[in-house]
Amino acid sequence: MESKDWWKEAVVYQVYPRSFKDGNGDGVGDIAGIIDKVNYIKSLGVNAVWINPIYPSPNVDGGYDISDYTGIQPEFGDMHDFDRLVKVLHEKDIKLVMDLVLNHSSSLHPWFIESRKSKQNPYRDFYFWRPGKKNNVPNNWPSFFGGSAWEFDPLTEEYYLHLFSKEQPDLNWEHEPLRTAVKEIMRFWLDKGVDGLRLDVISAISKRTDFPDADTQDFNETIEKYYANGPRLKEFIAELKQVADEYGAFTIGEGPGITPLNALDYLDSRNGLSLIFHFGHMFLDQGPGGRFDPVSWELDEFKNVFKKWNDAISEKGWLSIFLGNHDFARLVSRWGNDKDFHSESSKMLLTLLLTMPGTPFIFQGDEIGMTNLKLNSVSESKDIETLRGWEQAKQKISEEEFLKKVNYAGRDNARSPMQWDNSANGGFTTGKAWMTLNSNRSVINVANEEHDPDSILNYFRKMVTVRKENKILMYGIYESIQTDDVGLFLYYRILGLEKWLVALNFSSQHISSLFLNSIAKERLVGNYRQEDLMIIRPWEAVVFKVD
Ligand code: TEU
Ligand code: CA
Repeated sequence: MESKDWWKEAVVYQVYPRSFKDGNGDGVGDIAGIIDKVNYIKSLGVNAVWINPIYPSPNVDGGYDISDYTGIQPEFGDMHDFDRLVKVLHEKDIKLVMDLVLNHSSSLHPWFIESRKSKQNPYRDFYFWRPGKKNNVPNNWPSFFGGSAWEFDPLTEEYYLHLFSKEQPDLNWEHEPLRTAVKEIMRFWLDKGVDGLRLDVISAISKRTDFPDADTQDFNETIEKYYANGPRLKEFIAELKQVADEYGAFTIGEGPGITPLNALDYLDSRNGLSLIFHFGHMFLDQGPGGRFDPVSWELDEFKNVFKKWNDAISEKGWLSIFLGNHDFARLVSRWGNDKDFHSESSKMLLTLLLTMPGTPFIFQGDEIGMTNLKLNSVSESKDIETLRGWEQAKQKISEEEFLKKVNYAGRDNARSPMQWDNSANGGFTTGKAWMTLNSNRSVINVANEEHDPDSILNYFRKMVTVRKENKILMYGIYESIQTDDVGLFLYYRILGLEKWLVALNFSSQHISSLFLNSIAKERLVGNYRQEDLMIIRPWEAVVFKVD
């Protein structure tokens, strides 16, 4: 049951370097800024930090278009700064997880510059090149960022594949020299003391390389059937795992297209990854058109996702859990009520995050209740997915209508600078911030919450301690509870003879639950100060000990 794997008992804090803290006043977050805030990170009680890509990049997609896999983006600092970061984190007993983007590189990477030069170039097969069909794209695959997943290159008059932007050509994992090069990149960072790797879009490193037309219009279905879960996936994952095992390194795969049915393919105890991020809950409010086709979501669907994934993985693998990251809206705005019950619903969602089975990942700013950003024009967006989405949408809807979707589901929401204090730029920078700051930064910030015993920040710290001091929350089995209490999410955590019950109210209503009132229980912790054993209040979270 209990194991030597540190990551099973960890809480991981995700830092989006560009927006975390600016150390040199140029308006862009950097490594020096992270070092400056390591004591704050330590104060959260987390055990590890996952930082988004900090490699040289033209920054077409927030650094997920890498042009040099073994360097540091000059805006973020240099390798000396990186070495200092590793040292400072390790001195504070905090692990470092780096983000490796191995499904695609930047089109400015030397490999691609070579590859496109000629069909005979030694790097040609590092990427997927195909002749078109009657002067058209090789198939009907759409890009994540709109338009075709194929770009014509006049130099050799062929098309290359890019599941994301045309500046992010897909790497051809079928080609062994590419896999050898990737393994060297992993060793470079693991030799520098990195403790783990977050593997971007790892589900797509083996895809349908016969490139048939997609037979569906549903984008998430297309990912699942054609882009991800390809025939050589387990083989390629096993090769990565072999390198990770040379260092005892932790690996977490990010996987659009991973399903409860194939999840264990990624998590094989000998040849698989430590963890995966699944997106079962993260696409609930996305219609067939994807992110900018928002649909309403039901709490029952949300609950079912946790049950389904727990049933699929908990026996033989280890779950991860997250409610937000740099790719999604702020958790309190998306799943909670950031208007009338901002504090209660933030704390309720953090309770879910820290009482569910699996390693919790908290995105910077969610520990203080940061909310969605309100863009007033598409041109304010810094996100290629929004900008390209508007290129597609502008043919059909007004900018105002599109902005409603962006302000609900767009990735800028999570990427506005971290809010540290009441000073001009929320303490993020002394210069001009690279992107819009949230207008509520003078209210929602670390300084305002640091010494308030009732703040979201101190509730988060308390819940991290509760989790780390109680093995039941790390190793206990998860049992969902079905009642007819609309709005309530109830589940047990059971370890040996110990049994806890978590009650979460996902509504603004007071709920008197017959089920809850029928059982003997002792309140252990919750997001309301006063105890009320008979009524569950709006957005209330309570953890009970039950006999
Ligand atoms: O995201 C890939 C992915 O899972 C997408 O569903 C993601 O949510 C993205 O926003 C497209 O909708 C990873 C990174 O997390 C993301 O920031 C990058 O843009 C993407 O890969 C390409 O590297
Ligand atoms: Ca800077």
